[in-house]
Amino acid sequence: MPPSSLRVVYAFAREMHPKTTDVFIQYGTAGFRTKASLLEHVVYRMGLLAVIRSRVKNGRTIGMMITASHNLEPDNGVKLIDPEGEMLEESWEAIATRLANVSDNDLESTTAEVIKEVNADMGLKASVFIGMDTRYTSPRLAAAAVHGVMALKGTAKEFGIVTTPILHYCVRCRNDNTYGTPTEEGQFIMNHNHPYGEQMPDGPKSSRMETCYYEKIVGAFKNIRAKLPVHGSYNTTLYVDGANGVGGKKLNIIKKSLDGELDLVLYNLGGNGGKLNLNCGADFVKVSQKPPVGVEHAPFQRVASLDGDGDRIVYYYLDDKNQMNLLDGDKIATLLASYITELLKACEVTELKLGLVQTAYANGASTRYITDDLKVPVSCVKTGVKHLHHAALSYDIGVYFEANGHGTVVYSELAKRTIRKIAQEGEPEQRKAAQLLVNFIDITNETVGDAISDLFLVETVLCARGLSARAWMTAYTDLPCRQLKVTVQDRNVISTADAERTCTSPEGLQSKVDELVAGYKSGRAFVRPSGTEDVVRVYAEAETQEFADQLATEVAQAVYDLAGGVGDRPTPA
Ligand code: G16
Repeated sequence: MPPSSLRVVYAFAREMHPKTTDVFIQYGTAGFRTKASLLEHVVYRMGLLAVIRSRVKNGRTIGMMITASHNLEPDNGVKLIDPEGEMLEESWEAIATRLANVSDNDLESTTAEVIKEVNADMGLKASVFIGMDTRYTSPRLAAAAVHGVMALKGTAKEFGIVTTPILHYCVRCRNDNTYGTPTEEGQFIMNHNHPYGEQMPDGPKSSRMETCYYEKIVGAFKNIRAKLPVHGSYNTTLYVDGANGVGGKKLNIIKKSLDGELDLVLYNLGGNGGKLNLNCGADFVKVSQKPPVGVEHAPFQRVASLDGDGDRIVYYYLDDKNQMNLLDGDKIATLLASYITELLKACEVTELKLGLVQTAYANGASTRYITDDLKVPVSCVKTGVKHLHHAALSYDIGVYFEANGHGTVVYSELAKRTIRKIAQEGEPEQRKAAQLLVNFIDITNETVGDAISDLFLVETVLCARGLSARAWMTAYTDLPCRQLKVTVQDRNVISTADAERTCTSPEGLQSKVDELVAGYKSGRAFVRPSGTEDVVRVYAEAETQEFADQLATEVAQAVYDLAGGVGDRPTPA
């Protein structure tokens, strides 16, 4: 592509997606995220960057997801997806930030510089997959993304409204067809309205098993359920809070194909004036420790709560005193890790190393349970699935979850090969366990945390073990905890180290936190700037809920005082 062709980059910017704000924007925990009205030029420019990235990766497909995930409706954002279906490589985040912030006048020259710096061969083909969540601002932003791709002569394919993990899956499949077919619903299923997972009849179009997203996840779930009779205190009814977002809508499609293996009762699907993530969804349930609005259920009924773009999930039930019992990402991670460990043992596999990855938000009780009871290695990394994912890849089987319900399991090629071999050649008991594990792997969306895939994994383990949510809860007892947000003038005055467990600036804040924590039995607390909202997050845990609340408030007050708080000073809840 000769440099003169870059003029169109400026033309599109000036005519259609001008930069109308000087507010600096940074590629954060999961891409760019802010008020939707400030994002159009950013998304257009990320369309340019996605094309450059695709060419650097020899024309492999890159993904762009328009979403602000757990944030409220007025926000929006864009996440870039790398060829393996992973989050954008970290070293490119600075390039993305640079391109997002230059003036329109400098955009053409900066684009040329970036192309040179990353050594992109602009003569190659480039492919970009674009998806969006249900926000009313998403279509306009998706159009800006397409224009960015067109400006550099890439090929854009739009997926319309999809969950973030569906787009990650499709990107991976487009680049690696052994993983599946890059579609949400396969051709065959759409044309013939056939239940997922059934034998395909003969015929030119349908003679091949299409492993589209639904087929892969739901087909494998149905296969495993055929091997696991319902028993014990497990019941097949699951209530789901869809956060008024895309995840619930997709489960509504899947629900029809479940044939009673799982009875999904869906709430908060976006109708009846329900607002995205407002007083509902995984983030609300986890942070407020309250049930979502719009879901009515009997005591002890198992409920799963998704977030706005379907990449997080937490479970809960209310007991007969209407008390909240939360089964968060830590509880999910330990459930999955213990089941995989049990199956590996039954397969008599000793050479595969399983490990668990958490963040500082992991409840102290979960970390102790993993180490002392499960006897599984566990590591702690910075917030952001991109960090957890990479750490998990260092194990043969890596289970990673943030306490907020964002996570999945990744399996190395060695692990898959070993398990598949035993499933075919092992002794009968080994074969049985390995076959379950093969299905379990197929239910997993290994590219990124996926609420739908995680839901089917959790339901599989609960069914296999005959567990109710109440019985699942007893694995270990969480230390009471509390999360708060503090608004400050500039959240970047807070820096952290040691996987965000220590605050290195502003001066004096960490010693104040240490002093406060020392006053509480089993106390622990940390502060960090959010990468998705304009706030500083505070986490505290202690021996009782009252003490956890108190410690969190005191730490929040210290942040307010030492880091330039704005608005009302935090007060006890
Ligand atoms: C994103 C990230 C998560 C992170 C969350 C909150 O989730 O993918 O890894 O835990 O933001 O991040 P922060 O505390 O930096 O605001 P989502 O579901 O909003 O995309």
